[in-house]
Amino acid sequence: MSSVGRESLPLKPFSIQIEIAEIALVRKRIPPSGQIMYRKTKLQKLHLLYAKLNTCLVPGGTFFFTVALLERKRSLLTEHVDDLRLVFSAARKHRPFIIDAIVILPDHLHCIWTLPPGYSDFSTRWHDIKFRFAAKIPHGERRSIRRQNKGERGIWQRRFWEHVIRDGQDLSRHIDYIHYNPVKHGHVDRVTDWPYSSFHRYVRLGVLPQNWAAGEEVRQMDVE
Ligand code: NI
Repeated sequence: MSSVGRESLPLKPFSIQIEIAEIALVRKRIPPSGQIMYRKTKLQKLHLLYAKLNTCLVPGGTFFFTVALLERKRSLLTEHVDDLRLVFSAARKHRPFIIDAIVILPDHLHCIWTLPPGYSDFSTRWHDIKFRFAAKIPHGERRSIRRQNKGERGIWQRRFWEHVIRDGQDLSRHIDYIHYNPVKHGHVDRVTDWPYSSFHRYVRLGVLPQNWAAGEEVRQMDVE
């Protein structure tokens, strides 16, 4: 992750999301008669809608996420990695999703999720995970006045980065990016040496060799 150290990130103007949002919007307008009412909506309006919902409208889509700690110098995620695992599994029991790939770094994580068909609300899922994890961390972190007033913990950045996976190639690139990330951030020299990664699951399943190394394209990739 390169420049996600800000508290709030701008909404991403990916055209693919707009297209998908438009499709979803059209689908939502299907009247009881079953006749599909196609309606061209202005892009600007969709941007606003997207910003308002702060959630993607793709039912059952696949998404890449980056979620970071508020204090980037802390290593809470790896220090409490067992708690994090429990939190993920509790959250998934409550609201299911598939974890296609994941890497836990000391102060941030990257992952790819697929939501069940008909579901699109990843924001609530992340809220749940962040809340459950923060509850496991001893109090005493620095908090802004705003957070103090709201009774909010100061563990996570409020916003997270999300990207809609467009196709198989996009999926592969982002999976590779995730597995290469500990090397990218300088924690290890070889992908296999980082323990908190779905890379090991991929090796066990025979998808990747133990000595896998990212290609040049993935090494050059710079997503948040
Ligand atoms: Ni990263």
